[in-house]
Amino acid sequence: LERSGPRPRPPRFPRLALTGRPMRIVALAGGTGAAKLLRGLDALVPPRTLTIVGNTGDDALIWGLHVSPDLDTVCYTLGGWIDEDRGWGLHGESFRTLGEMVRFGEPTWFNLGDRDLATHLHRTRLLREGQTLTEVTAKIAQDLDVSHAVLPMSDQSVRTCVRGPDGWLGFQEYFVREKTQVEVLEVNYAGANVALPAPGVVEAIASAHAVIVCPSNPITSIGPILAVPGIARALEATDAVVLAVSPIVGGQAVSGPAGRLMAACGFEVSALGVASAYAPWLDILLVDNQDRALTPSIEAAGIRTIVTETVMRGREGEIALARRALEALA
Ligand code: FO1
Repeated sequence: LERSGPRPRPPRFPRLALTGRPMRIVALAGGTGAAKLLRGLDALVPPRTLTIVGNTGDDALIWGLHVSPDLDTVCYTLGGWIDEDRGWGLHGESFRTLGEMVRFGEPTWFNLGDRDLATHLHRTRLLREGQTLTEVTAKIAQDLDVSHAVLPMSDQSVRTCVRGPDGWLGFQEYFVREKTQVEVLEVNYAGANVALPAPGVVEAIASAHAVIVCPSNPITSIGPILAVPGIARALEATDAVVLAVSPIVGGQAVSGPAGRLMAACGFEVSALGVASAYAPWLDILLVDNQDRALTPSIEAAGIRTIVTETVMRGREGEIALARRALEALA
């Protein structure tokens, strides 16, 4: 399989002023928006600088296979395999197996591609043989030529569920099968109360110089990570500077249902709402030029606010936003 594009290699990267050593950065990541910022960072900092903690709240069992959409989106993007138009799955994908599954009456609302299937078959076999999701994710990342440390938020099952008028839905049922056209009354992270942070997650946050919360859905991408006991506490306790990029621009989500989900969870749908969701541990928030007027209210909450272009257009946009974040952290 050909890559979808060349991997830009790091021309320069920030070093700590005093020691001259590279910074240690942890990124909390959901799917497509996060992957784009991570690709921007990849162009600026050496891969070993960056530890990525991925959301697994939207993992699902499809045809008996363990699918980890956000971990895969991050790895496919950093490895250069992503379908750029969809923002998920592999480029040059075909869906012949999906077509055949119709014959057997299997659900076909979740579009698993023929090539993508290889990842899920491999992950499922390794998990069934007793390896942890942390171990399996590291192997898959390596095999996809991703040299960053990619960690799931937890090795235990945490599943984001959405309650609509007719009851609870798994996240993918809500997002893909129902196309988010269900009124959201409540969001829950099933299993989070008994989950543990994956090995290395709390340690990485504790020893980082900086944490970047990617422009991902605060409720269904970052929310599940924070729901794992110990992770939010690690963010509060770390000496690292914690920076987030608002995924809400001009009162709307850049993509997806983040706005409706934030409203359902009682947050204002704005960069200020993002700031209040992250307030206990956030130091810096990058907000879009359109949201400049919110700066005083966000700063009043003790959060340094940087106004910039946050919508990433093309590779240049990804690198520009990543550079802005690194400058803010320097
Ligand atoms: N998103 C869709 O909108 N429709 C799909 O059929 C779909 C399939 C799919 C298969 C593998 C995968 O890794 C991701 C897939 N996604 C699909 C994206 C996924 O639902 C979302 O990106 C995340 O769960 C939200 O971050």
